Amino acid sequence: MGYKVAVVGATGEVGRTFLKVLEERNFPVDELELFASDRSEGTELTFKGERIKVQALGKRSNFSGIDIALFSAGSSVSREYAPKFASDGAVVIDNSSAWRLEPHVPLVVPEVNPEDVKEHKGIIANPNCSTIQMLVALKPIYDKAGIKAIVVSTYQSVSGAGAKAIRELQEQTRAWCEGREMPEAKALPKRIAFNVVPQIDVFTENGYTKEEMKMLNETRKILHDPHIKVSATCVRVPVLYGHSEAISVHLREDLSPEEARQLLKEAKGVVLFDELTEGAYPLPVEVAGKDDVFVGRIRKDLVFEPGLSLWVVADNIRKGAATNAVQIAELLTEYALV
Ligand code: NAP
Ligand code: 3JN
Repeated sequence: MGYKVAVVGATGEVGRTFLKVLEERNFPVDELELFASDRSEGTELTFKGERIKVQALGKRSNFSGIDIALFSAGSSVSREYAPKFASDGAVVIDNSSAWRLEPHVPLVVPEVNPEDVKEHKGIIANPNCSTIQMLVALKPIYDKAGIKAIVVSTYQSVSGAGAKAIRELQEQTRAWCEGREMPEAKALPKRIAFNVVPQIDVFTENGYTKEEMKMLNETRKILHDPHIKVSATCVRVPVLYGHSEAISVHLREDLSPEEARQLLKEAKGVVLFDELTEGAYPLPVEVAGKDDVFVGRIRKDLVFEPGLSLWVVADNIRKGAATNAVQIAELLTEYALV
């Protein structure tokens, strides 16, 4: 038996990747409905060789018959439409931050807290991309040795800010190479070509950005650990796809780098790439298009005792968004929750 699936935000970076991932993983789709803004009404997208017309979300009021709805059209669309889809009978898997911290909404990374999907009341939230890859890599270490605190610096690709930010990096780079005046930053807060920008999302009162606070608050909810400390610095870098993270953890019990390597070698969804030789570490350009989380540079931390430092890279649009959401849909089918 298959499902009637809807994709909201189908024309976007994440939406288009939903279609690829559903097809690649052969998710049992009987029927697919695609939604975006009025601008995209009538645009055709391909799924399993079939052309499907995009509908204007604002022109539909009844969503009955849809079993699973994958949302990636931003938080205001999710706030307005996810409850409508859910009350019409769908299970919504939402990629925005709109519902992530609501107590009645499970926030799920399938490798970390799969059982939480069982608590859903119609909406399940997909965490922020930077949180997802960090926790896939840290969960085996957390389970074995305990983690008191995490210090993380991210190196986030422009695709995390959507299709317009990708074009912005490409246009600025082209202008610079051709000796033309640099087009001004619009999709991102500052020029990104040949630069790094220590601001993702807006600033909050404590001096951290919202993206940085997402990493703390979402980590606590996913691990069911209200005491774990996370200090994040989130930085945009001129990379197209793939977020990288330099992570240091303060452990509760000692764990050697070799023991951590062994744990991560066996962990689901993780690829260990850590040969301790020149060049044997994961890079965003090599990880783009893949679904796993890649870990390297595991070493004893020189500040935290006991502690470890590591380097974690994943495709932010795949494992950080579309793949994680489709894996949640797979859990729903596995647990017969849809
Ligand atoms: P994008 O490339 O800019 O695409 C945005 C999509 O939303 C497009 O399909 C757009 O349709 C649609 N949309 C915009 N306004 C709409 C409206 N009023 N009604 C219906 N559809 C509307 O952005 P993206 O990179 O795919 O990201 C989309 C959202 O996914 C983000 O805002 C964020 O909430 C979430 N996201 C989450 C993560 C994560 O960390 N898990 C990562 C990336 C993105 P048109 O083409 O018609 O404009
Ligand atoms: O910038 C990145 O690399 C990740 C961005 C995610 C994002 C972008 C726009 C809106 C989010 C998110 O998922 O946290 C949101 C949102 O708040 O929904």
